[in-house]
Amino acid sequence: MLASRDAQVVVVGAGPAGLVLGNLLRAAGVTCVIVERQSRAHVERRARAGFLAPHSVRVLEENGLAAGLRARGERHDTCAFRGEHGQFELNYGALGHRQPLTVYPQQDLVADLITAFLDRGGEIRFDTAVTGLHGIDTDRPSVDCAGPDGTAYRLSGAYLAGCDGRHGVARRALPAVAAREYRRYHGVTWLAILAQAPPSMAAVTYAVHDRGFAGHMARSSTVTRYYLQVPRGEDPEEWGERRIWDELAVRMRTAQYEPLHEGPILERTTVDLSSEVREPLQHGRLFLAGDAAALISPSAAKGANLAIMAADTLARALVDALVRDDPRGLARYSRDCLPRLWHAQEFSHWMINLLHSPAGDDDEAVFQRALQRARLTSLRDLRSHQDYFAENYVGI
Ligand code: RFL
Repeated sequence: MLASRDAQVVVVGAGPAGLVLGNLLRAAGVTCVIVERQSRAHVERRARAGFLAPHSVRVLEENGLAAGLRARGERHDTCAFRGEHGQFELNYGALGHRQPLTVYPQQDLVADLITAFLDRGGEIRFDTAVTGLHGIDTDRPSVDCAGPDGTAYRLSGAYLAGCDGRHGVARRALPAVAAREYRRYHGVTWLAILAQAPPSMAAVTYAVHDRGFAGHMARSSTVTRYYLQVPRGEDPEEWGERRIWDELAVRMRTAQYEPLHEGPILERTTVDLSSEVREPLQHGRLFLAGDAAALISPSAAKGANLAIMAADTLARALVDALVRDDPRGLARYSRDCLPRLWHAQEFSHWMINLLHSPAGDDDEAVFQRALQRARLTSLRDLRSHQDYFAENYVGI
């Protein structure tokens, strides 16, 4: 084990949470090292989210991190719901908070944030896995690192930020007696598909069908994300290109509406729609942000936005503690973040119930489908429901 090398804050993970945090810390002159298991090329190509809420855009703008999304991001203000009773559109940009969403691929945002962080004098150790955390109850916590050339060393800081996502090591370092973890699988699994094809429709489209949910979301003028509800445990390799496009066409009812713009499938992966929340999000000198703190199903496109919200909140608190000797923000970090995390969980749960119902002809399935139809009808016809949807769809 080599000697410790010190920074004021050691951040585990170079996703949206870790990189926003690192950039805000560097802007305030705080020294910061980010340790990332993957290579730079890998994280700059990892396609995931695409929709940024106005709050996220504001955080990025206020901190000089929005040049890329301003130049190449697209504003969306409408989504559509399609089902057996036709299609309706919701112009959420004219409802609720009257704000649009910005579509900007997560990997492009990550690439922008890496460049900005390095320009601000930050250090990122790519290809380096954190294998353990130590001393989080002390004033010199540290992480064990396994570098690309097989070297093992320990990095210490005044604070540790666990931004290492859903499968990371940081959250496991919270003592079980000090933290409670809530986990729930919502009974729905999606095949997440990335296609090298222009969007087929102007708006995000949610299709409700007896065969299961299908979704369409633009990512750029040449790449589109689709979702297909599939049984849990499905092997993505069972879904060849023809099968994917044929199933999307059925559920998207292309016989009634426009055909899909087909193209090569770049990625297919299954996502179990699940929630995980840890309470509190901190212990000693370890603070969790992003998916490491709380995992949310992608049904409401909130994950990356919650990661940015938490990183912003944590950055302010760390700067207050390190630069102004004021630890109050750190003490209330969990209390500041958790209500917003639970609010987003509630909306994503509502979206899951709006978009899915069980298959089959038994009484329970028929009843659930009738409820789902009623929900969609309320959303189509009632201004109060539309305002609820719009406020939560774009809000954090
Ligand atoms: P990330 O992005 O997973 O980054 C964590 C980083 O930590 C690294 N890491 C480690 N590094 C060092 N040592 C270790 N031991 C490490 N273990 C892990 C990882 O390599 C990685 O680089 O977490 P972060 O920063 O919290 O950001 C969260 C978001 O990435 C996530 O919530 C969103 O992508 C979720 N999500 C969406 N969110 C939205 O807001 N809008 C969307 O439209 C949206 N669509 C999606 C999504 C997630 C998806 N998947 C893949 C689950 C669509 C999909 C298909």
